[in-house]
Amino acid sequence: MKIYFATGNSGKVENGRNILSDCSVEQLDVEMFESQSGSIQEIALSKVGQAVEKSDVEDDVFVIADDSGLFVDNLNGFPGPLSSPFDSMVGKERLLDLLDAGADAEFRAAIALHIPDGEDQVFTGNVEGEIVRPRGDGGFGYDPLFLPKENDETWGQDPEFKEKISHRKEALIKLKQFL
Ligand code: ITT
Repeated sequence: MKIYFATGNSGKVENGRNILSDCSVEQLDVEMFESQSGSIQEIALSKVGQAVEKSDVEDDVFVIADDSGLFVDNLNGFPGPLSSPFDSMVGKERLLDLLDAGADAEFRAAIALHIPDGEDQVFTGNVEGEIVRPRGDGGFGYDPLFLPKENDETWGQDPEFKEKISHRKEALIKLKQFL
């Protein structure tokens, strides 16, 4: 089965290929407007809808899109759905100016699936951890700042650990079971 992963982020595609190993996962790099919704589920659905509309993929293929965010407890969940604009406009390291290192946070992912002639579905996952000063240069995005609860190294230092437990993995496993 072929699945198009609509994203500009090749790290997400790599995560997708690892979990959806029975499928052929291809990156679909189309421009998607990120609506300023408070919900990553809604944003993921909007992204997948735009991807299907704007691309010229065959009518009978599955397309997925992911919206993820880092939700910091002490900041009422900020940057959450705004993680992407926060990073591009301010820089992810500036998050540490707003809180003490060691602050509890959660990574959440929502993956929307477009089903040809069916109703779009959303699958979610989350993982708890802490925000720390950046460590390591593996992974992507906020990985060097995220220390998962179950490890003493950040995702930037130990990207292989992220292969075992992550918000995206949880969502992708739900998607795989659904398919
Ligand atoms: P697309 O919208 O094209 O899929 P994006 O990277 O902008 O790519 P998001 O809007 O979902 O994706 O990402 C929000 C921000 O969170 C962005 O800065 C990402 O780099 C970061 N991010 C998303 N998933 C992540 C992960 O698994 N680990 C670290 N950072 C992540």
